[in-house]
Amino acid sequence: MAVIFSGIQPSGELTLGNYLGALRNFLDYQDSDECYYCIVNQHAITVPQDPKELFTNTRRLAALYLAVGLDPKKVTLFVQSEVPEHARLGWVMTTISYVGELERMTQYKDKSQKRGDSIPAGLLTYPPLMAADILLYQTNYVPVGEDQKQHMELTRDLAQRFNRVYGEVFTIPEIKMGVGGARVMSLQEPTKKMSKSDDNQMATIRLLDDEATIVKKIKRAQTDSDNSVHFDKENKPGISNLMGIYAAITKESYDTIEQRYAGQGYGTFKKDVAELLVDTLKPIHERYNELIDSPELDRILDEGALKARETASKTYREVELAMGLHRK
Ligand code: AQP
Repeated sequence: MAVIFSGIQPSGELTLGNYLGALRNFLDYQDSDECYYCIVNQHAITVPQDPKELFTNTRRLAALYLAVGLDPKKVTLFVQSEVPEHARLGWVMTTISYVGELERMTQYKDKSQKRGDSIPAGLLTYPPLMAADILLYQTNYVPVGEDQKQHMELTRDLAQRFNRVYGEVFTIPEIKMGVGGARVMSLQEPTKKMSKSDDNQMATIRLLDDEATIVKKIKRAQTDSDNSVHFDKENKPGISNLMGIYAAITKESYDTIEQRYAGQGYGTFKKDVAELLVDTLKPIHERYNELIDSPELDRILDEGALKARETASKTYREVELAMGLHRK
């Protein structure tokens, strides 16, 4: 049985990118593996968050984790800040990280660009905290979207570096990317990834968007003028992104999709993409509404934090002993 860990930030309403790139793939492991799924609220505060929104988004994300089909009897679902070993090991991993390698992270470059002279130091030290999240559970596989590949490589480097200097403490984790939908792009700027913190509401499909909103957003998605449903990421990023979404949901190949829509133009295709999304998200909405205000949600998260802490504290103790951070 392998150990699986993944986390999502409660930094806004989840997008279709989070679902197809990460959340949906979490389900694949719950019957066979030991799964830890985390709401990484300490990552979210690497950029300013409104406290009320952060609180609400944390609950919403927990409800969504369950609404997509995760079973709390099979997985450990918990909030990062409720397991203090994450911040403690995060600090340790920061001390073995090099500023140069952190500055090379594309997510850091992208997010810091928007912050002018006031770049929070936490944006730079985000990857060592992410490494800590993963390494605390002696994780074998991390199901994340393709956008997290660079952070995952750094996590592996840091684990190997630690083991080399202080002895074999950490399992070296591997990334697991879902088939298809590995990177969903913005509907308005299809060369940029779809992100939950994007201010342009038309750029993202939110998992909790209603039918009319989904139809409107897909209809207005940026495409080129040649009106032919053909996959070409380089020259036709908009339609290719919609084809990627369609393929990720139906598991069909681009060839099959191209043949089906030959000569039909973008209007028909977009209508079908929207319909597919509405049908996919409907059962998630229903389950979410049952859960969001229920005491069951708190009970699940309380139990999750206790269980996570049991494992995390064992690993952290090993780290303390290996580094001489202990007294007795
Ligand atoms: N566009 C995407 N396509 C595929 N996968 C994606 N993920 C995010 N965007 C896409 C995957 O979702 C998981 C959650 O990631 P996160 O919340 O920790 O942070 P993120 O990658 O920075 O996600 P966002 O939506 O872009 O959040 P903000 O806007 O707050 O930075 C990860 O597994 C990620 O791969």
